[in-house]
Amino acid sequence: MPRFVFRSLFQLHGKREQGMNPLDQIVSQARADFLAASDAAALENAKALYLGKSGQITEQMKSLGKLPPEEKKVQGAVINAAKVQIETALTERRDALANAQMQTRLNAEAIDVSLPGRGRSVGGIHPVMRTWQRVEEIFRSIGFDVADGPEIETDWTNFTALNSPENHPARSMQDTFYVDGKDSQGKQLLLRTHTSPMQVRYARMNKPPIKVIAPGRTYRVDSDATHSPMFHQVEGLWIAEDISFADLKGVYLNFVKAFFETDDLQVRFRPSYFPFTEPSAEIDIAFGSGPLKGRWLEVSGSGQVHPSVVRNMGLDPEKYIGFAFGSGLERLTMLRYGVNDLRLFYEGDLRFLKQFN
Ligand code: 2NL
Repeated sequence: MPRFVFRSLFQLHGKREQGMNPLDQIVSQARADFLAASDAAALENAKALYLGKSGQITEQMKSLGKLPPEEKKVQGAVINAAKVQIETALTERRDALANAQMQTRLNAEAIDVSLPGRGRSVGGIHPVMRTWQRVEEIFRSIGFDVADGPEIETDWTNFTALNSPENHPARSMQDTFYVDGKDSQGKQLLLRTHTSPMQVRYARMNKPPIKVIAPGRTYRVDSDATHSPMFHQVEGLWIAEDISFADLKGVYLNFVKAFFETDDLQVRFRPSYFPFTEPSAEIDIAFGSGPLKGRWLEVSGSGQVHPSVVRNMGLDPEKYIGFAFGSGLERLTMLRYGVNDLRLFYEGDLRFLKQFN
């Protein structure tokens, strides 16, 4: 029985070999090896067994050298055909592996378009920015332009042009943030302490009549319950040949009525002092109803633009008259919404901020 079994196995094996030349065998073994390779690296290793430096096909090629020319031609063609078959099998397997990999990735990264959206939380506008927008809207509606300009200013535009004397406390290190860098006159640059310099720039670039507001961030060395080192101002400037304080009052009254959304409101001018205006006045308002009813509330500084300032705007103070005002956007916001602590605007507490959206 052992002999019999051994023989029959041998015969079977021999039979298979009979129908296949050695190269066919190599090709079919290569196909099997390629199929067994489960990734690109394994496939490259399998390739080396056949097409590598000492791979089976390469060895066959080398052995050609010993054959006579006629046989070399025939056998060479046979080897080449086998090589082409192996290369084809290799390419097919490479493609199959790449496709499988792509399919795995597509499955893993598939997007289920039927899922409900994740939703996106919508941010809100900060109350001071809302005031800024409203102020622009109101002044634009009565023909005012809106100026824009740098937050880092020169000494001349921020102070000198506005008639601030060289020894004024506002110019001191204690009151103003100076920054590294000098202007063309060799003076230290600074963070603007008011938005007036934007109006000086605007006036120097435009012909009267000038109607402009300048809203923006301003900086002063000051920090307590009612002062922040960064705050927002809106200033207004009207320059023409034939206007008066009555025109400023008319514009400001129109503004506060629109801003606070009520006609039941009074405005008064109270004498004051600013270096850049003469005469100068504080503007107070009083509501006729509501929680602040009857109390005079300071909302703005104002005045007739000082002749020296008009001259610094490049205009003849004998010909042109100017009126200006300046209000804090935080102050206007606090009055409109009844906020009692300025610091709430800068803490970023959503419980506070969400009430405005
Ligand atoms: C204040 C004072 C004021 C101005 C601002 C101004 C601007 C130019 C020329 C003249 Cl370019 N004046 N602005 C005038 C008077 C007062 O604001 O402390 N506001 C909160």
